[in-house]
Amino acid sequence: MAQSTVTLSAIWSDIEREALRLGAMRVGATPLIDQHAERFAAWLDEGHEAGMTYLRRNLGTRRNPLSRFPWGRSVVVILVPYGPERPHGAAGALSGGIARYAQGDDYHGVVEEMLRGLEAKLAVLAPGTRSWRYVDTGPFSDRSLGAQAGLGWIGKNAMLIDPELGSYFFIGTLVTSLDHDLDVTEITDRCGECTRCVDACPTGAILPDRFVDSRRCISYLTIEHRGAIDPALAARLAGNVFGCDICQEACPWNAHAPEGHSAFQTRSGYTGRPVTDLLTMSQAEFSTLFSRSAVKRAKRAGMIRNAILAAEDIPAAVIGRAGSETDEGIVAALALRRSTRR
Ligand code: B12
Ligand code: SF4
Ligand code: SF4
Repeated sequence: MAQSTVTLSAIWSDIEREALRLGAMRVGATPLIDQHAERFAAWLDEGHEAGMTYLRRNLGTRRNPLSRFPWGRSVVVILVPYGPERPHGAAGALSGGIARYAQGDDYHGVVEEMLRGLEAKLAVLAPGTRSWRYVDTGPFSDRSLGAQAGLGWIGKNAMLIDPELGSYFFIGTLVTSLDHDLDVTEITDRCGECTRCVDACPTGAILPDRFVDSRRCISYLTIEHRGAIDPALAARLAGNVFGCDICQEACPWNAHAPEGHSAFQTRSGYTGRPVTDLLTMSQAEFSTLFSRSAVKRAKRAGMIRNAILAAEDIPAAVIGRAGSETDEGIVAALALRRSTRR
């Protein structure tokens, strides 16, 4: 089919309406360029990606998007909020240890489905349009694209913040072959003199210049990091078993965050169940409890390690069961707990 000659502005109101109908709360677009690719290069130079070395492969594409998408002209960006409240389950409940974004279904699938819907609409509005959708795992900085699309500013905690939504949302992205001819007003910084997120971070992971050092970030340590966690940081997980919301909880712009999309509501299986159940769960039980959930990313061994380090009280019989695990991270966590909580 011939390439479409339609530009974004000609169909923008239809795209906006469709994105909102599909479940997004904001939609914007930017030309296909990452204005801050050199900041990403500087972040990598400092080793802030920790074990996520695969991110290095993105640098070439962030610097020159056309090298990977020669047909690409614009990026449509959608924001999809998740629940801003963590349910008050019983003390020590699993729901209290899992970050807000992972309380319900895996966002990758949910947001991708919305982007798929937008692609179907594009095929009607501008036949022949090429597109490439991704959620989280693409080669670009979703926050940069969102800021360029006028959807928020980058806070000192590195989050993309919308003045009305706050920062509890996912970003979905659709690279398209449509020329960008929209007027975009970028939102300028609204952090001002505030430093609440920097002061609240338990591990000092928020650096000047809106960078986060993943090596110190609880989100990285509990989700992405395999093996033993540095004892000095392990002592500061602040009850987090999967991910961390502390620098968002501290942010005044999250005080009036809207309700999240229903797919991200807390699963009932997380509220009544203690975090310590993780220590005695078989792989099959783990897979069932976290089916279609982002928590699977940390794997069973990672979640047991995290629970040993983060839980307040663990019954002796339960901790005894974990003694038979051979994973390096679990073994180190047990040794640390024994040496510090006697
Ligand atoms: C790697 C990664 C992580 C790492 C590193 C995080 C980091 N701060 O760099 C770890 C594992 C620690 C992590 C944690 C979390 N993550 Co994460 N993560 C990513 C991922 C895959 C890449 C981010 C990256 O490249 N980091 C390197 C830094 C240098 O790049 P950057 O953060 O994008 O920042 C750019 C902008 O700040 C820009 N910039 C700076 N100033 C300005 C000014 C203007 C005007 C503009 C235009 C741009 C700009 O320059 C930077 C470089 O391009 C993105 C998905 C994606 N593909 O983008 C999700 C993503 C950033 N994560 C997300 C989420 C939800 C989280 C957590 C909240 C999860 C949790 N609850 O535990 C935490 C938050 C921690 C924090 N304060 O950042 C969301 C963020 C949504 C939002 N509102 O911002 C994303 C976008 C995933 C998604 N598609 O929804 N994450
Ligand atoms: S997610 Fe937690 S550890 Fe990471 S920067 Fe924010 S407050 Fe610090
Ligand atoms: S807590 Fe304050 S400094 Fe941090 S992101 Fe929010 S407004 Fe900005």
